[in-house]
Amino acid sequence: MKFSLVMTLSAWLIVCQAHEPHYYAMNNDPALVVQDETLKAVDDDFELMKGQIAEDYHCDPDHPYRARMENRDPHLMIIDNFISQAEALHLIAIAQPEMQRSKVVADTDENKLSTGRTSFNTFLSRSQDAVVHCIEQRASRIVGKPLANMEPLQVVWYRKGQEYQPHYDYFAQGYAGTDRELKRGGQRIATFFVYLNTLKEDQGGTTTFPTLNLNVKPVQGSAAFWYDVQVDGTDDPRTLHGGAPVHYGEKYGLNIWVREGEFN
Ligand SMILES: O=C(O)CCC(=O)C(=O)O
Repeated sequence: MKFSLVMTLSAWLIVCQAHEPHYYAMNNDPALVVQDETLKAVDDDFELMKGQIAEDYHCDPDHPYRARMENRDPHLMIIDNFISQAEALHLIAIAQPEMQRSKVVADTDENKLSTGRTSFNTFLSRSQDAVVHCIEQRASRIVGKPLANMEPLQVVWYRKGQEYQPHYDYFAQGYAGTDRELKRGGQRIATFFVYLNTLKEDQGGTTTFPTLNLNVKPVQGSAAFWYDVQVDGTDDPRTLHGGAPVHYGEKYGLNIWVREGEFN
């Protein structure tokens, strides 16, 4: 597969719809099983998330981002300013009330809880508002695949001590749930992991790539981007990665996964 990072955005003609701002709300769902603290955003910065998106928000065709190559083979790109601060805060705000304990793909029809993935997450509906649509478009243009190949965006939320131990994003042969997932649009070929808030050095929460001996620090608005498969479409185990435990505070991120075919 040929990597082609589209840096010229002049073709962007899409002007997204204006919409109402969204507000943070606490979720008291007992199914979330949080033992140590109340379900409350603990970082004061998140007070800022209220009403960050202006009613006249539109998708900026010249959205300025900068990509740098963190690792050449396999490709690992860091895309700074992939989303703006206002977009990041908006995503947190719309996702927060819907958060559930994260699950992993299982052999059954249902995904399951796992001790290796202790965070919360929620899937946003496809193009559910102007911001979500704009970010889907941005990712789709960078990776050079149609919007239909993208899975719905997934917002993840880690609190103190939570992590996602190293794993692959592709569906490996012989693994739980692989056949079921491959019927939904084929292999997962690429991942954007976008950081919705910045973590300090001592907070942990980096994205680790143990095989590459690399750690990516969460910086609000930046994205780590990599292909999960090799040029011939086969799994690339060098993409093993995880979310290191958060030592204090919170971490919010966004998964954008791209399939080889139309996702359904
Ligand atoms: O939290 C991270 O840094 C990585 C998350 C991740 O790998 C995932 O959600 O699949």
